[in-house]
Amino acid sequence: MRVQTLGQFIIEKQTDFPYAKGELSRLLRDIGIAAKIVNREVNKAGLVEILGETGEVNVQGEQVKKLDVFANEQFISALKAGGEVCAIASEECEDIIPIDTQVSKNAKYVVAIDPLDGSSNIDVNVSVGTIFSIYRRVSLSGPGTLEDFMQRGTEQIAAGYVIYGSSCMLVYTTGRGVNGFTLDPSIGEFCLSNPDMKTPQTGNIYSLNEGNYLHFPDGVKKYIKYCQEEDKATDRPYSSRYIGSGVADIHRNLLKGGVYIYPTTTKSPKGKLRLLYECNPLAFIVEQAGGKATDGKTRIMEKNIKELHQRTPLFIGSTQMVDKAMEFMQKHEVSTL
Ligand code: P6P
Repeated sequence: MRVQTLGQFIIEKQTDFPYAKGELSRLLRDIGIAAKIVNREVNKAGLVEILGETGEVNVQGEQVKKLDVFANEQFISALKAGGEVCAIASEECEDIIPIDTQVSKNAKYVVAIDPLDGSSNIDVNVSVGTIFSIYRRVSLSGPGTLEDFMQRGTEQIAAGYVIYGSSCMLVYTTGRGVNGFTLDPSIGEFCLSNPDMKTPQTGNIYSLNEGNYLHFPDGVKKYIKYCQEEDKATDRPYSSRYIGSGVADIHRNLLKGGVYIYPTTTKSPKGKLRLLYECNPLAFIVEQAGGKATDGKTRIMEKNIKELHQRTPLFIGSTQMVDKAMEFMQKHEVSTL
C-alpha cells in the first residue's frame, strides 16, 4: 500500500479549500512537528530528568508536571515559528498568548490547545494526549484577542488530537471527515493509517470515574446501572474501561464504539473538562466520525463560551449510547427552578 504522509495528505486535501492559500496546511504541519518532538520526550520520559512535578500549580489548581511544561513550550514555539496564528490559548496558561511578530500579527487563525492531557499518567507509563482546536480569527488585525476564542465549537475550522501510546497517532478533521495518522519512527513521518474514520453507532464500553458515583447526578447513576444489567439483546452488561486520559478513552471508544462521560460532581460542579480546548475539539472529531457529544442536555459545539477555561459536563461517543444516557438524564432531571 502506498505510504501517504501527513504532509502529502494535507497538500492533496488542500484542493478541498479553493480559497485556502496553504496557511491551514502549514499550521497543521507545524502541529505535527511539535507532536513528534513531544512524542520523543514522552517515549524516553523514564530515562531523562523530565518526570515528576515542577512543584508548581497551574491555573487549574493541578500539579504541573515537567512534561506538561515541555509540551506546552514545544507547541507554543512551533506555532509561533510557523507564523500562521495570531494568538494561542493553552490549558497551561491563565491568559491567551497574543502573537505580534511581524509575520504572525496579521495571521488568520488562532489555536486553543491542551498540550498534555492526562499528564498524571506520565509517571506510570500510561497513554497521554494533546488536543487542539483551530478557529479563524474574528478580530480584524494585529495580535489576536480573547474574543477570537469566545466562539462556539461549530465555528472551528479544524480540530485534532495526538495520542502518545503504544504508537503515536495524530487524528484530525477539517470538517470533511476524520483521518488518523500513525508515526513511523523509522522515517519520522506521520503516515495515513486510519482513513475516513467512522465510529460505531453503538458499543458496549462505558468510560467514567465510578469513584465519584455518590456525587453523580441521578440520571448518570441510573445509566450506570443500565450498563450493568444483564440483557443479551443489547449486549449488556457493558465493559467498564477508564484510563484517566480522556484522549485515550475517547480514541478507543471512537474505534470500537462506546461512551465517555465526565458529569458534574461535587468537586467539579460544572464538570471537569474544559469546553474550549478539550470538549469542543473532541466533539468536532467525534461528530465528524458519526458520533455525538453533549453536556447531558445541549450539543457541546452549540454551547456559548464566556471564559477561557470554562468547564462543562461531557457525554461523548457512539450516538445511540449518548442518546440513552441523555434519556436517563432527562428522566431524572432535578428541576433547578
Ligand atoms: P479524574 C485528565 O486530567 C482529564 O482531563 C481527562 O483526560 C481524564 O479523562 C479526566 O481528567 C480524569 O479525571 O477526575 O477521573 O481523575
